[in-house]
Amino acid sequence: MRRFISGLDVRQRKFMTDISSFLMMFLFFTSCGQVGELNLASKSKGDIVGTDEFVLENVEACEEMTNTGQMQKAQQKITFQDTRVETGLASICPFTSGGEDRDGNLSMEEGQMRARYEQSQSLQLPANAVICDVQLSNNLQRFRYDDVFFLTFNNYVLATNNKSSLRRRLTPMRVGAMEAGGTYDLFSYDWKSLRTAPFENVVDDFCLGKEAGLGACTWPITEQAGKIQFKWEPEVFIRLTANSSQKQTFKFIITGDNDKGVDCYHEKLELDVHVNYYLK
Ligand SMILES: [Ca+2]
Ligand SMILES: [Ca+2]
Repeated sequence: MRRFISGLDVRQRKFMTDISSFLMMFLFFTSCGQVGELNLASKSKGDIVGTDEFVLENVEACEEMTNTGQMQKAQQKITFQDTRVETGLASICPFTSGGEDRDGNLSMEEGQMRARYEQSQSLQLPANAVICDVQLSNNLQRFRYDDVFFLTFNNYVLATNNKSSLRRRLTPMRVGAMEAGGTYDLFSYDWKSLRTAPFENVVDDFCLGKEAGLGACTWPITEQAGKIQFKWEPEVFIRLTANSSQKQTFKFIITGDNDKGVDCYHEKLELDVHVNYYLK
């Protein structure tokens, strides 16, 4: 370009440099635009959950697999161990003495979710398994935990005893209930957004899909012992497993405010998991 420009007179040269800077600016902004779009796409990706079309197609595919005798069944125990037993610690919550640690835990503060302990368990299924139904059961008569818990699946909140924190700190995805009609709110678990949210020792329960008749849960309020039960209609898990490239993972997260000896404690929660799936 430079060699070509040097063969021209001053006016022509100026015109050429103007044109080339215009072109460069144009390219710069165009590529910026593309980068922006890419960022937008990758940012929202974590939030993308199965589309209605995906859910409907899979509900149908699952019915067909049942009708043609191709449905597979898997059974697995998922255990979220007693957190005191698992850690061997008297003080389970990783409170800091000030500021935040690299996992985003904070120092003690009455009445707020400040630090948490997370446990993770994945379903053991063939790589090409397509999930049709997941049922969780247990025979526990007395389950105890302290303070706030979150049960997640593939990082979506299935259940928590601090519904207000979801409403205050996270943006829901409103998704459709395919069988029953209506919609329900789905939240991506995000500790950094949730931490410092207040809680009270009252019933403030969130059970995914409950408002659309797709979920039913029972648990005691914090610091009390009682039955803990979860039940979701098949389409809920079908939607949450839409991104089948990832491992199907449950997490149990237990938080604390400022009670060193008891916070982040829960008794052993052993869930019998029954999965219906077919092979793609
Ligand atoms: Ca407290
Ligand atoms: Ca507490």
